[in-house]
Amino acid sequence: MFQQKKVIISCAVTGAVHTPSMSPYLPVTAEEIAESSIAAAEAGAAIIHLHARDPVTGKPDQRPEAFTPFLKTIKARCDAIVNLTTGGSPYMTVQERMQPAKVLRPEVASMNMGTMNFGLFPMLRRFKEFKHDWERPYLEGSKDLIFRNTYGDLETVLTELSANETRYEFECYDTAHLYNLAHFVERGLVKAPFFVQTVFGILGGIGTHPDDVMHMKRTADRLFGDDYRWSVLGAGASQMKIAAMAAAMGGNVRVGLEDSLWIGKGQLARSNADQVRRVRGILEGLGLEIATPAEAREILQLKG
Ligand code: KMH
Ligand code: ZN
Repeated sequence: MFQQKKVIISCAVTGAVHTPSMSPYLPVTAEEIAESSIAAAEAGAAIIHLHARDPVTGKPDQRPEAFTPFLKTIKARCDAIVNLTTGGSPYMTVQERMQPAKVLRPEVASMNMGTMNFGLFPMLRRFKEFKHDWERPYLEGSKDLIFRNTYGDLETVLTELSANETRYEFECYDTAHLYNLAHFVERGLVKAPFFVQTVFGILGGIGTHPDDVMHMKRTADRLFGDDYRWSVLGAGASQMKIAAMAAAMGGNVRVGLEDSLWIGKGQLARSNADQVRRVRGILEGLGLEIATPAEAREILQLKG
């Protein structure tokens, strides 16, 4: 693995996994998403990963028009790298999911590297009361949900977005996804250095055991050598533990309310910035330095 001098913190601000009734701190309106992103950037996040939501119901909304109001504010008020989702929600079609990145041409877009189960329903155990009609069926429906990312889909997204010089956060939820990425590298559709976000703890993907982290890293090292830049995200309660493990091994880290609503056992995070500050404290405690957006652009060779 390539040895970086500084660690990139990404913050995934709202996502499409959690629903508004789960936490009053989940940003939903354009103003909330913008303010939460700017505060996360000020706390040390170099990359802000963004989804949009309907401002009234909080339902994931993948129309480019839903992204423009907060993108404008974020770009005016901070220098953070914007990373737009092409994952959208697992209920959306690939064409729907890629529209914001296609139209708005961000520096980075997420790419989900394989078709998979995406189990949101275990959250029904913890969160039982919902304010909006869509929330319960959204979680329950995931029992029979296929999060579709076929080779054809991946090829389409890669071809169309690369035309805008957008680069990627390759989300790999299991070792097979690393092999899928290797396939596209071999075909010349993905150029080094590429940013690999290994995802731990989503039901349908690999777990959160230290052996899982080691196995993903070893596999990526073997497939990609110095050509990749490694980052991790741990879902739910595993978030900080996974970040600490990977950071100790030279990895970059992602936090944010998309990935976990928590800051401690049974304690909701009050903001994205709280999680950024927490992970920053862990990194600095390990003697590591945090990359600025400009340094992250250089590490990932982004268009700027
Ligand atoms: N929610 C994360 C587990 C995407 O936006 O492309 C993965 C994610 C998907 O960030
Ligand atoms: Zn996302």
